[in-house]
Amino acid sequence: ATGTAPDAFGRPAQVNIGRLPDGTYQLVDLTRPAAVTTYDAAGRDVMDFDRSLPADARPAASASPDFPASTGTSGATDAHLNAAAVYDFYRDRLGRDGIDGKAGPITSVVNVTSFGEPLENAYWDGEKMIYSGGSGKRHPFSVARDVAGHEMTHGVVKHTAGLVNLGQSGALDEAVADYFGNAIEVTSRGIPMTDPRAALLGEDLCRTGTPEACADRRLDDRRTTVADYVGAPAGVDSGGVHLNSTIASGALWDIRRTLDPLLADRLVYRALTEYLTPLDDFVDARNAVLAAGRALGLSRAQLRTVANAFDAHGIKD
Ligand code: ASN
Ligand code: ZN
Repeated sequence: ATGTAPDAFGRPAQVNIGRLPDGTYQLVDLTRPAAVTTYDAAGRDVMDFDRSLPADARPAASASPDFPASTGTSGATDAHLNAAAVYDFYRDRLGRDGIDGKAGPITSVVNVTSFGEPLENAYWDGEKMIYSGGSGKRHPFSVARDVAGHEMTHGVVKHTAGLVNLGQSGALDEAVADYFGNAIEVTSRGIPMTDPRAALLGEDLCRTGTPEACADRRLDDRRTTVADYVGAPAGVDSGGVHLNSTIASGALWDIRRTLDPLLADRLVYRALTEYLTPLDDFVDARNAVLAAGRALGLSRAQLRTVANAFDAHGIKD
């Protein structure tokens, strides 16, 4: 069935929904091979939803196909629409059938808290996406399509290269998640690569301030190289996975800006699915992307462009 639901800004949106035998409706989209389901934690603690859903969890529901305002303010509508948009990108552009490639379920939980406050983050818990609700400073995290793409890509990585979330392999995991998060946002929303916001991650989440100040990371900072690598201990950000990711994502984004974006997406995806392995480091990633480029029949000049991008970030064989 289809219904309407306000998004986080109160704008009406069309949503694919499911109808239960008792005549009520849920945010369950069965129009794709993979079921897209969205739960509203309604401010419950994140630990109730981490990895396994509580026994009483139900997808966001409504008595009528026109969902109430709370479906929007919690971020549920945006999570539902963004999960479908990310699915469509992977299917239409890369021929992938969902997170696991086999039409497995795509599940989001919105509006979780931590110690009584909005979580102020989003993450992939190994099975599904979990998003903070809104706070005084920020909109619900599911509003940002690049963030939704980032978190869902962690699921794709889990089912492909299996990059281990520690040190350089973990920074590569974050880099690939940021690359596709931004690639999905700009492609599905028609944002040109030359738009300064294209390279920013999470730039739309702040209630005030500039996109640059709001963004968690930027992928177009040419100055970030292996010379900036932060050797964090394992207990700090899993060995600096978010502190060092832009060294690698910067190289990948350079490739997307200088090569054709579609070719770059196919290249990074080929490296992820066929060449990268769980403990790979930045140099392994360079070699994986170049190997993927040869397999895709890139010209010598195109392969040089790829090598130059890694060189510019100090990732050299
Ligand atoms: N947003 C972050 C991520 O998915 C959450 C985290 O893991 N610290 O990388
Ligand atoms: Zn991440």
